[in-house]
Amino acid sequence: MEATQLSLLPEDKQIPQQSNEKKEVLIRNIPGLRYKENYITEDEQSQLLAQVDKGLWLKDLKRRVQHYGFKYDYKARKVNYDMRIGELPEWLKDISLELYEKGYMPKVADQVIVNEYLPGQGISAHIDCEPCFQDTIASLSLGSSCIMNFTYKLDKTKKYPVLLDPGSLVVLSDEARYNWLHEIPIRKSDMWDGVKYPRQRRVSLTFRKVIVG
Ligand SMILES: O=C(O)CCC(=O)C(=O)O
Repeated sequence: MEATQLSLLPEDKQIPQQSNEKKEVLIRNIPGLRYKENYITEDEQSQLLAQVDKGLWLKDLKRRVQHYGFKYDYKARKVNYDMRIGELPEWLKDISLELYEKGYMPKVADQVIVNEYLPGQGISAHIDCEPCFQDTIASLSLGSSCIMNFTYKLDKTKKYPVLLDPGSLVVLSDEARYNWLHEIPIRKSDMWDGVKYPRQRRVSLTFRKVIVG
């Protein structure tokens, strides 16, 4: 999946240049945050969504999720070897390997959570379980944009929204991973630079390397 600089979105959905500049400035405020737009193409997004929809959705949260590699226990904030499901399926292994080879992740991920967000769904502000997963976490957005808010743990007035485009990759390491909470606000559309972005079904694939033992 080669990243491309060309936007494959229809013209009316393309993001104005100004908003990319705004994004770059915001991202610079959060050390350890990387953002790659068009990490995958629209065709690749459709193929991945079709693959995801063949999987088994878990309905124990407000949004549907799928776990691969290891099951993560949200209540206990725990993952251990007893929760191992098995090897990642080939289609996720390929992406994990690519993220490693392209330098987005320092290790090959062995755990993936798929989150589905329908318009009006989100995820509350959190820092991913520190003893469960290694430093770097990478998340791929499929199907829709959404705003992800980043809030500094030690000064909650420092809160920066970043619009994640469909097909984009966001990577959290170091400060961004441990000192900034991330959240997707519960709403049906996002405002970004004066432009309204109605949400559609968004599916994210989040790659992590489990700390076991
Ligand atoms: O949907 C996303 O991009 C982020 C998912 C997330 O924060 C999580 O699973 O903990």
